[in-house]
Amino acid sequence: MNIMTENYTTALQRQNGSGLDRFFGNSGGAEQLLETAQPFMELLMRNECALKEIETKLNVLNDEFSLQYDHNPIESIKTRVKDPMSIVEKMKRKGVAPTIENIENTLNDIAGIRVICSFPQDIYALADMLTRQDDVTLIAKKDYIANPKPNGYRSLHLILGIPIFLSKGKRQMKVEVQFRTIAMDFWASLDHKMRYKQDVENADEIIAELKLCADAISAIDMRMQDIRNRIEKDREN
Ligand code: 0O2
Repeated sequence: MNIMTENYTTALQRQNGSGLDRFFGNSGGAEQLLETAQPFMELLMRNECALKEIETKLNVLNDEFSLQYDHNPIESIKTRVKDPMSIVEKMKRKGVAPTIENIENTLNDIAGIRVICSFPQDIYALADMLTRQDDVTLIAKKDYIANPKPNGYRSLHLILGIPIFLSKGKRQMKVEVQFRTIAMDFWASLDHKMRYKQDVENADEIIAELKLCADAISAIDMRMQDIRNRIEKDREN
């Protein structure tokens, strides 16, 4: 067992608590998935590698951007490989047996990166620079900034294809990149709490209030961007 596999085994056991059978539940594909534990750990490892590739690209762009335009477009980057429990649950929700092949074909967000920017304009500039790179393929794009969800959710989602280079050759991987401003992220974390909480008192009222906050936040984002642009214009003159 190599070091990387050992890490993922430990991670898997941590997710389990009291054993793999408890973790995988009684779904039809559970035994099948257990038999393929090694490929499953390799799948997680490949996704971790794909995340590193995209994260490095974003950091390079951030460094270059700060030299060129004198500001850092990225406030922070959060990466995560979807935990095994969530992978199996999502496959169940989609009604697809959780085999390695099905997981790879069905899920686009096993590897996820959240990029937090100060201004909406920077989001589009970064997304454009990233998708124009030779080895990056744009598989899908959902612009929830231009077209917010009815609840007020705003973010730019990209599903990117990226090759990783392993000892036995090249593998094409998928990474979901979510771009949002600090303000949109602040909103989304509170909304996330609401989404996963049941039996909240006055839920309708809270949902309506959250929608109002989302719209107010968006207006502030635009005003802040406008101020930033005016300051930069003044500096150029
Ligand atoms: P979690 O717990 O954050 O991982 P798909 O993944 O394509 O099958 P969908 O819903 O079509 O499913 O994808 P979409 O719309 O691109 O949303 C994917 C992710 O965006 C979600 O992942 C959330 O992280 C985030 N998201 C989407 N809508 C909302 C929203 O209304 N509020 C908040 N707070 N986040 C949202 P997961 O797997 O659903 O959840």
